[in-house]
Amino acid sequence: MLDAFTKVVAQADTRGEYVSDTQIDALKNMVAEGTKRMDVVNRITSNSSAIVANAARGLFAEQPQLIAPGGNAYTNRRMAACLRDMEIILRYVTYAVFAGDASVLDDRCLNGLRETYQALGVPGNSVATGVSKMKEAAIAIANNPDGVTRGDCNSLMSELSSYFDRAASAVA
Ligand code: PEB
Repeated sequence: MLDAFTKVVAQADTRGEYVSDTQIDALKNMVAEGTKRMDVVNRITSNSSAIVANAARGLFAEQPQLIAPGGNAYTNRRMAACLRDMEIILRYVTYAVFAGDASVLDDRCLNGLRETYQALGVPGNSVATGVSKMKEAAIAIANNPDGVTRGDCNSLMSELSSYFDRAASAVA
């Protein structure tokens, strides 16, 4: 598991070089902008239940076969497993934003997930749809200008998006 800093160190070490000025500048910028990042993590974390529940509701409205008898979220056990999976994915996305690096998401959540779903007979495309619904909700919450000093959050929002996209494409 890496973060934005250890990633730069690992890459420099592979080349046997010192950390470059460009890399230092990029990390300096990340630190200077760090409160935005922490706010994003905090906002998503404190709204996680709503993000998961609304995304799941949207998914089942679009794909009612999932909750019909024989569906992959039919019975409380499977429904609970489904909501739990979405919560796990969201949690790892918040870790990736916090660390500024996708490796925690890749290594501890997405690695082997497609194969797990194949083995369980859970439709990966449907999981990906659920993840993209969580993405829309998380961005709306994280990018909401109310109650914060408005700054430029474009690059942070595209970074956040990229982690959801990564999760969706890992299972689709
Ligand atoms: C991944 N999900 C399930 C299982 C595992 C995961 C390992 C099998 C064990 C169990 O049931 O608990 N676990 C999960 C994860 C990590 C992990 C992401 C990462 C660290 O450790 N059903 C649907 C939707 C979808 C869904 C499409 C969006 O209709 C999910 C939610 N996951 C789902 C279901 C099961 C499951 C298990 C229904 C139960 C499958 C079954 O037992 O029939």
